[in-house]
Amino acid sequence: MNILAINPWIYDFAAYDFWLKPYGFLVILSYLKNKGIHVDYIDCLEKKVTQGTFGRGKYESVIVPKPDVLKSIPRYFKRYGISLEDFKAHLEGKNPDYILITSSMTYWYPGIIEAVGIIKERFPQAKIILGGTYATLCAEHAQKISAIDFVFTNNCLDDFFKTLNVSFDYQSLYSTLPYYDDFYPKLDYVVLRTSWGCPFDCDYCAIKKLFPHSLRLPYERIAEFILMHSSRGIKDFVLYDDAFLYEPEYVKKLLREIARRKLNILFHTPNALHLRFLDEEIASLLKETGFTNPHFGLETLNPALQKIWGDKVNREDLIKGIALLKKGGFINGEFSVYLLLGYPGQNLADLKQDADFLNSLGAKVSLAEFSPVPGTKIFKEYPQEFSEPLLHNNSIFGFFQKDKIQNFWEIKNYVRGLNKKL
Ligand code: B12
Ligand code: SF4
Repeated sequence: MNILAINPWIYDFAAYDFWLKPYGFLVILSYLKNKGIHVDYIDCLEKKVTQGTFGRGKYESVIVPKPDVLKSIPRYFKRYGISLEDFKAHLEGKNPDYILITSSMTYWYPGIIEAVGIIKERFPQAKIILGGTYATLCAEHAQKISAIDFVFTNNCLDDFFKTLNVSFDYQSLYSTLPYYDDFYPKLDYVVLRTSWGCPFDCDYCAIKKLFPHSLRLPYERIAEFILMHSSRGIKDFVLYDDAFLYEPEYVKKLLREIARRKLNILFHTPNALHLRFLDEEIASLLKETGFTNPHFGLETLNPALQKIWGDKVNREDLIKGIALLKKGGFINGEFSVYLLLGYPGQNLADLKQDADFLNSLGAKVSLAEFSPVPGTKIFKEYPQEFSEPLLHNNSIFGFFQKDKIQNFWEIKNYVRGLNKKL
């Protein structure tokens, strides 16, 4: 059996390789390879036109027409990734029985439509299968894309493997670490997960819908994986864990092992860490093992909202956590805390105060722009028009609160100024 696997383009107003890899997809493909299946892989996001810091960089992009529903947004809409010609050239000489397509952000689905259109014409006999975040959170919408033969949500992966006639073992799938060398001729950084799922259930997050169970890989395997890639010259390691610090004893064992090896590597945590799980040893291990500008989750300092949204961190945890980070060797401006901008009914004066407070503690503020995610508790409060995934885009959500857009720009500039002072 021949499989062709595709990570499609991003269609958006903005996109940057902020350590983006289709991690779960690569795990599935590596699992299939373990079963002896031939897999060809095309990553439409493989090429960057500029090399930024820590392996990041800009994608090639072209301006494309805006979909009707986005016509009123005063920004260019673009396709990010390789050219259509390069994509077609990659298809030469392939003869797939199945074509697997992954999906991440729900509002990036136009990239899937583009890819499906080309491959259906080129390989009319092949079965096209879609999975991933968009397929799971917007299954009904995805099923309407003509030419896709099967859409599998994350809780139907056993049916997916049945369709391919491949045996499926849950534990062994999620213990698989991706074979990057088989998929990427050039690798600027390595993404990994030590765990799947999250023990929390925040109102604005879809994790419970995407991955209801929690599972962790043995720390020795993770250490081995990091060591192997470090010995091949990879310097930047990116953790996609939803709650990396959860289970502090596990974290200590892993980080002690990394520290013992004295590897010259850096860790990045674009997905937030939990301040509540810090202790003295973890804080100094984070510093010692190269955690660079670690990002921590907070979202708001409003106690009522903290309680409703998941109760994962409060003001006390914040103050205590930051004191521990400093004891561990981090100085002012060497760590960031996320605050949510633009959720409905938000008092922007409070947000400004929260940012000031974080700044006074020495934390950089990272503003995460709110957008409603299907499959979350908050999403239920949104009108029917949000069944259109293009409207879930965080970079346009502000435009739907027209009276506040000016204030959003002001607060972004204000926070930029605060961060510069650190
Ligand atoms: C890592 C991560 C990030 C990273 C990288 C993003 C990325 N690679 O997509 C960073 C930190 C940059 C990020 C940023 C944001 N993120 Co984010 N992120 C995640 C996270 C934790 C994992 C995403 C991931 O690995 N995707 C790769 C996919 C391919 O892998 P996977 O889903 O693990 O794969 C499994 C299945 O989906 C399936 N599968 C995958 N492909 C296929 C294919 C086939 C054929 C089959 C059968 C199965 C299958 O099998 C795998 C194993 O089970 C998810 C939450 C989660 N735990 O999933 C949120 C998530 C995707 N992010 C989300 C959000 C809201 C954001 C932000 C908007 C946050 C903000 N306000 O700033 C930004 C927007 C970024 C942007 N526009 O560029 C939302 C989704 C939003 C949406 N509408 O789609 C999620 C779901 C979290 C949430 N809040 O609920 N994110
Ligand atoms: S926001 Fe973070 S802590 Fe909350 S449920 Fe999602 S992944 Fe877990």
